[in-house]
Amino acid sequence: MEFTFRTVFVSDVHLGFRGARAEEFAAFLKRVRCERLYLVGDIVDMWALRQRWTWPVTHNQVVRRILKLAKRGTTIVYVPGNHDESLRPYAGIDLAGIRVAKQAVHRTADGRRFLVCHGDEFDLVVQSSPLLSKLGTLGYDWLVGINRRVNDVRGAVGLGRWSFSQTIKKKVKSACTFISKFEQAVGDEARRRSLDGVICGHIHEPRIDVRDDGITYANCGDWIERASALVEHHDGRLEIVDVERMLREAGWRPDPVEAPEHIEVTEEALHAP
Ligand SMILES: [Mn+2]
Repeated sequence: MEFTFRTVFVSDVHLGFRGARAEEFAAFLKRVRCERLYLVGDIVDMWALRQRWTWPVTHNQVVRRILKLAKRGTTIVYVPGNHDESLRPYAGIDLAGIRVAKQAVHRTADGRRFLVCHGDEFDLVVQSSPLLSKLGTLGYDWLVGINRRVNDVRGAVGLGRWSFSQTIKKKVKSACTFISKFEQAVGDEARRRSLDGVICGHIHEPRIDVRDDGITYANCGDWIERASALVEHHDGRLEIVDVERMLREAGWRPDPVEAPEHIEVTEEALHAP
């Protein structure tokens, strides 16, 4: 079974972070067929890797499948984000069939032009809320860990998934304000450049919104709180896809063999004789 689109946009996979839903991402990459794949930043989480090296087998599978897609003829554009900003100096370079770019402009099948950027460029403009910065530095990792355990229990008693961080984002006013300010700032940039819209990531909040001034704001979402992608159909229509649901409806199930416990390489292990 294959999922066919004209273009696929994904952001915020955070490979190297233990909360990344790499198994779903690898399963998606295995089945997806598209002319062009945009990796819209924070695909690899260098910050998490610097703190603690976590690189399970599933994270390697993701890398292998991206390279395989490139080999089979999918054009791949990697627009680095803030967690993989060390790739930004490679802008303009082709790495194993993957083009690195600081930003890109994508033309849809129906002729619309979209700015493709990660979105952290607008953090200063937005004056990021103290809550979200805290979530980012000390709380997010921990939050995802708790969230997983809660969901294991919920799954065992037949309840649906629940997202702690999503609940916080929705309930806390400053987080709501931050999100709407971000969406406005990014949309305004598309307008300033006389484009039809913007495709970004960064705030882990998938959304397609057509503003009153006609500018389309589209956010790919993430692969921590959910497994989401933004796709362009062959007629140019954009859609947010709940990839986990799509995979399950296609009969995919998490494979306990494919998802072993994380391999953690400690400092001692690296320097062992
Ligand atoms: Mn980011």
